[in-house]
Amino acid sequence: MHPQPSEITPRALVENRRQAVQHLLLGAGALTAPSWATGQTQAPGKLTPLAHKPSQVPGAQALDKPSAYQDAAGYNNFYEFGTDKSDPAANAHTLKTTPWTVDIEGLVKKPGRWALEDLMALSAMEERIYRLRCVEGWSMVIPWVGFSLAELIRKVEPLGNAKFVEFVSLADPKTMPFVGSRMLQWPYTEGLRLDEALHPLTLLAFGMYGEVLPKQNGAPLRLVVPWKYGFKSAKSIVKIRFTEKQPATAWNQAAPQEYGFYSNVNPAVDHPRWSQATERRLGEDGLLAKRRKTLPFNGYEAQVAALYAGMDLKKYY
Ligand SMILES: Nc1nc2c(c(=O)[nH]1)N[C@H]1C(S)=C(S)[C@@H](COP(=O)(O)O)O[C@H]1N2
Ligand SMILES: [Mo]
Repeated sequence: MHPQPSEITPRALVENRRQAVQHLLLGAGALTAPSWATGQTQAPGKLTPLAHKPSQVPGAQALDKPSAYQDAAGYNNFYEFGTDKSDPAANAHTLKTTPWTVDIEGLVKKPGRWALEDLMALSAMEERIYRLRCVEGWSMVIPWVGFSLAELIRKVEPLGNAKFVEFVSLADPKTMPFVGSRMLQWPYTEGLRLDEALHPLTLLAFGMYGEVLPKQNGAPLRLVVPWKYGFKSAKSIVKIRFTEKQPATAWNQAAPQEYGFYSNVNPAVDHPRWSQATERRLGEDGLLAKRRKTLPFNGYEAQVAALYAGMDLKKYY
């Protein structure tokens, strides 16, 4: 199978959704008026093309029909709210997403605390249809809304010795019932190499399907790193830290022999307990439903393989 790159939604579709996004984002900001709503900065929703244009593969759009909203918002991994796929949708209503701040720490010229509204106003929002593949063997296709994390990184000006970026999720035992559990170390943390974090495909997402993120999907902001297994995409982020050393990550700490730092989607490297060669697309259920072949880098090989030139991806899994 030919690797399918990410596709940017055709402009007509984006323009349609743009208004919905603007409407909902304005609604979400009703409690604390965002700076762009009070006229200081531009409203989100204006679409700018990706700095790095992915090549189009005929048919990719049809193959990548977005998953049903109900599947994307009803079948989740968000261990702070339980380990069953249905737990986050049932339990995440207690998460309080306003007010929300994100701390920028570590090796940057401009550390500091950002209000969510100011972060959202930092750059024009785009809709991007990305596949997300869980290490457990299921995948889905979601029209995310956000902008490249690189926009924020450039704004805070990493120092020369910054080599990695650590992402820290909220860990609030009052609103997240399973944060006391011994499944993982809390807070949930993830990390990327700085060049991975700067890659234009790496999305800082605030919405999906033209709406603000449902809480179970990581509201009010999360990462989407489409060429890596789903767990690299940290949810409900409260801290972004720039470091010289490779940060510890929640799943790597919990089971280092099963989950490495890189975790690039790789059909040739099996999980110690199961194959990674195929996947089940959410919504394609039933006895006769065929599993899909998992693609190297989840199909984004053309865009990201250069980041790993010369690396042994069996060793650095
Ligand atoms: N904070 C936090 N982020 C997280 C997780 C989690 O348990 N906690 N699970 C990860 C895993 S394993 C996956 S597959 C994706 C799932 O995202 P989704 O529920 O939006 O599909 O979120 C990732 N981000
Ligand atoms: Mo996952």
